[in-house]
Amino acid sequence: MFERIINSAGLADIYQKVLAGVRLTADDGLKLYGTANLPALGYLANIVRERLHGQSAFFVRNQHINYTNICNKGCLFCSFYALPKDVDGYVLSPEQVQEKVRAYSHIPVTEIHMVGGVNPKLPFSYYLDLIKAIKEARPDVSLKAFTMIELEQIRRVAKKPMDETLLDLKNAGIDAIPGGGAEVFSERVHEELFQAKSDSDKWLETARTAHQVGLPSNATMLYGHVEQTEEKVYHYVKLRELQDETQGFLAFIPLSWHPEKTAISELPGPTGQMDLREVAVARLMLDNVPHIKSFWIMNSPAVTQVALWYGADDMDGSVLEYEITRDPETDRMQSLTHAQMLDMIAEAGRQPVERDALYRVIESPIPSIPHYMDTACDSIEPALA
Ligand code: V47
Repeated sequence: MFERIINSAGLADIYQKVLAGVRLTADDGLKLYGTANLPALGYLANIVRERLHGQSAFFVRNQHINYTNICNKGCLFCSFYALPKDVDGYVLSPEQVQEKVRAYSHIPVTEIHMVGGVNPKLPFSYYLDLIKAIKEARPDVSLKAFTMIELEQIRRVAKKPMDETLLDLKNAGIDAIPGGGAEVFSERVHEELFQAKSDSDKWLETARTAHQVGLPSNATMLYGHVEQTEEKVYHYVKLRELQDETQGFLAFIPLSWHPEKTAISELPGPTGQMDLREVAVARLMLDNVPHIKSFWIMNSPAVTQVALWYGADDMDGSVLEYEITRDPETDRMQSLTHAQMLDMIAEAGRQPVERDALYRVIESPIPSIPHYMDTACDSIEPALA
């Protein structure tokens, strides 16, 4: 039956390629974006997703920390930053970051994800002290910190080449690099929305250097603002080329843009349709990137549950506090407990697998118990937090 649907969606040739494991072209990418038949697209993405990960859906007990919101880049899509002279700008000291880590010592967090603005006032020693403070408070945690954009600033204040800067950060305790700051690899969008930031070539070059010194990273793409389809396909092709070269990307995260409180808030922002389409196209185009994450904070837990059937195999994690996009009701406090993550994945009909920042499996706790088959989810462990 699905073959008939795929044929009528005009995706028969891509279906054959997916079955044979043949790489999709940029034209195929355009076709995937162009189809009105979202379930057919999801079906194709799910073939690849299940080939790679079976029923597993990954989550992590993590803590997101934003050490400063001061940023001199002024990106129009962003509501998080304060300009260096703004009164609501902040910088957390290494001690304050350590307090934040200790505040959650009752939760077995295995990953800390730490990013911030590009703050020109911070010296290189500050970044090293931050890392040390975190590792002192939680020696076993994997630390994923500093986007490629922040790394350029850190290199500037370190007054060293990028590879040496990265090695210093790695020796201090960084384990991986998060995927932020890539936005959309388009000179047009760069000019329009984030011209003070460096361009895609620089982002890719920093990622290449990170991978070469043994720091794996994630990659992102921010969509749903002014970008065009061709630009998104180009973004995927460029990421895929770098991955062929380095194999350093662990996961790709399509970031659903939130317009609220940004300088371009008059734009409507993405819909659930677009969120699912982006996850599916990412899974199909990025054939060499192991994981596709549906970040539940930006995609919502509800869309993320569906995304686990549209190509995503990961939902990020507990998060705890998040500032880049704020929840209208809970503000920066945005978290899921261990039990909620298990429940969310099991109800979606997938097998929860707890992982760390490097996708090493910690535990695959329970067989999946879809609610529609067994509503008694008491067998899922109670919340740890
Ligand atoms: O770089 C900024 C984006 C990124 C908005 O690597 C916005 O595991 C939506 O990269 N609406 C930071 N997005 C987040 C990020 C990330 C998140 C989760 C996991 C990982 C990972 C990485 O958020 C920024 C920017 O591209 N962003 N403003 C906004 N209004």
